[in-house]
Amino acid sequence: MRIDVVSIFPEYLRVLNLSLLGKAQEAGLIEIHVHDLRDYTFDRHKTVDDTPYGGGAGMVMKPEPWALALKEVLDASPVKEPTLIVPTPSGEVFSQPAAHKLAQVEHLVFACGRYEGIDERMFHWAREHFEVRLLSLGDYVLNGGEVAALAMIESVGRLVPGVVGNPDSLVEESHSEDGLLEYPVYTKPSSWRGYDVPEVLLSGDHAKIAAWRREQQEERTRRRRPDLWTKRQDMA
Ligand code: JD8
Repeated sequence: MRIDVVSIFPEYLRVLNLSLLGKAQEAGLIEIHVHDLRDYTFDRHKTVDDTPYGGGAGMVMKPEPWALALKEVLDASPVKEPTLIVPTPSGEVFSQPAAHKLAQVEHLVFACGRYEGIDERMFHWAREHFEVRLLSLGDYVLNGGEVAALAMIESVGRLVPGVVGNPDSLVEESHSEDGLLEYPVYTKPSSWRGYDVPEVLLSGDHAKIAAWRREQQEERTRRRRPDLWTKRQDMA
């Protein structure tokens, strides 16, 4: 998988070189290229924004630097039509099923906007060259697309075969296929500051442990995420 990210704050994306995604890059499982949008400007101030037509607060990102940056990414792509993900509060809310689908894509490109957003005409141009997906991290407002891109890249990257050491750990986790939250986890010591590990987990009875964990998942989902529980019941 190749991932390209375009941003006016490329240093925001440096964390992608750490931990699992850093190791995945070293192993050649994922290629990540970060581009500074200002490299695609030609004035002294490297201008990427201007005042909005129609008035209003804030500034709007100019379309031309985006088209130049994305064209260079397109020319280096291993595929004819990469998927361009534009994080935006007005997009479809990102989800685990969406992460699984995106993990199958050969080349993902993230356009991280700032200010009041990107000139709408960039999207029209981009749709001629990319599969464009407008995705939101959730119903709250950030200052730009970088944090959302990081979350999406981590969520997708960890699903690429070989990135997570033990693939079994991808099955038993919140928001996986069965729509349940994860069960509580414990480690040594078995008694800590007066708090004990549930006896069943020390029993060695794998059937009982599995049943207890499932019950915990169902109880947690009912209590913490009644919306997920209702959705799951309706699908049953
Ligand atoms: C991209 C600019 C800031 C947004 C004026 C605040 C995603 N879940 C999410 N919340 N916010 C974003 C997001 C915010 C962004 C940009 C993503 C580019 N902003 C703007 C419109 C109102 N400011 C997001 N994914």
